[in-house]
Amino acid sequence: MAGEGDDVKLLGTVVSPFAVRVRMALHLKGVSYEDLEQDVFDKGDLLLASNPVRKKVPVLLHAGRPVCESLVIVEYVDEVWAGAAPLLPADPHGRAVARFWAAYVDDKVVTAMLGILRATTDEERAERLDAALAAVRPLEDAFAECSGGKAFFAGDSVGYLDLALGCHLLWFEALREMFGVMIIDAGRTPRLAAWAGRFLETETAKKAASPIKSIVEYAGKLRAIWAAIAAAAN
Ligand SMILES: N[C@@H](CCC(=O)N[C@@H](CS)C(=O)NCC(=O)O)C(=O)O
Repeated sequence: MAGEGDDVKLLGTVVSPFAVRVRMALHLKGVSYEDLEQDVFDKGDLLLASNPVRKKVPVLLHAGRPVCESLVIVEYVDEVWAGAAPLLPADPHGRAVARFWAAYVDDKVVTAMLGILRATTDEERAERLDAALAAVRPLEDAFAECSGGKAFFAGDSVGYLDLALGCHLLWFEALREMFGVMIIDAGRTPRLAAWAGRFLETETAKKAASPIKSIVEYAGKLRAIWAAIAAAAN
């Protein structure tokens, strides 16, 4: 098993889906690491020094050297611990497709999800939900293409694109608890809904999971901050 003797630290937060993505990759590779919980509302010197450009979590510190941006980190982990559980497809075209959809998830799906959280009225939230459903819809066909009829985007086991989308599933669940919205549901995107169920049952997803209660609390805090900013601007 990889990990013995490696100096690996993860600057993250319990609720960050991007940190969860990295935790899942490290778990799949069997890499031992130290979790360094950060306060993103009062950033510490280590985070600011490790990610001076974006000032965001997650940051992977490997032998003291920082690697930033969760998708970049997952690729780094895949390359450094190449012997165990490959995450990206072996062929260049498969890798390009997986990277395309992972970038799509962070660009379109995450933006749409945050739109739901930012909405201040029921009408606005309904519009934002429509936008989120439209953003998720193409992933239904992407799943069919990438999985080739198997259980996961990567085939028989979880891979890069599974982590890219799967890390957001608990946030979707938190939004369902908060507002009753379903971003992935069996009626609209049946393959994706079945995949989500399988993904959340994997040991990797369970090990890296953020408690929904903590996500709901954090999301409430974000909404309060946005409301205060909006009030100050008026
Ligand atoms: N694209 C980044 C997104 C990271 C991100 O948005 N992190 C959030 C926590 S979930 C953060 O650090 N927020 C603090 C801030 O924006 O100041 C990645 O994939 O790592």
